[in-house]
Amino acid sequence: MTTQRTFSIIKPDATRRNLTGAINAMLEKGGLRIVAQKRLQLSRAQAEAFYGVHKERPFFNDLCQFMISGPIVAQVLEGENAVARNREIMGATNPANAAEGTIRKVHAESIEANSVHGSDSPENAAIEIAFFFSGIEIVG
Ligand code: IDP
Ligand code: MG
Repeated sequence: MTTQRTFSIIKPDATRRNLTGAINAMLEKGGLRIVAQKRLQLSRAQAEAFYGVHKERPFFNDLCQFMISGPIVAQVLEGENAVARNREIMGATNPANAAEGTIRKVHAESIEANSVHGSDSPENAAIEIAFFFSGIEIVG
């Protein structure tokens, strides 16, 4: 068992509905600690760079448009097995398939506007954290 960090985004559908605090409470109740956090507005180029792995997917353009439709909250989360733990707390990509009590089941509007992003591996977590934060901004 090791303490791990993962990267999280509270997406524009959630900031629009004033759900930052409600989502943070679910993350904290789930055993994760928010060790860095900032609210920002992505540019189109930044959204395309962040979601570069999905650029061949049919939903890529819509996804980037959605991610720049309002402010996001970028976060670093820390805890035991934080990458997998956060994915459990988030729930499945499509809220229709998400387990009861997960963030996406409770709050997501659609498969696209699904309220949160979470890294899918420790390797991607490190890349995504470095995209948004410098070391001095992360306080464990
Ligand atoms: P994840 O966020 O659960 O890891 P990914 O497959 O990595 O899911 O997809 C990234 C994001 O792209 C999703 O969170 C969602 O916002 C969007 N997305 C995924 N699949 C679809 C789709 O079929 N239609 C529209 N948007 C999608
Ligand atoms: Mg993903």
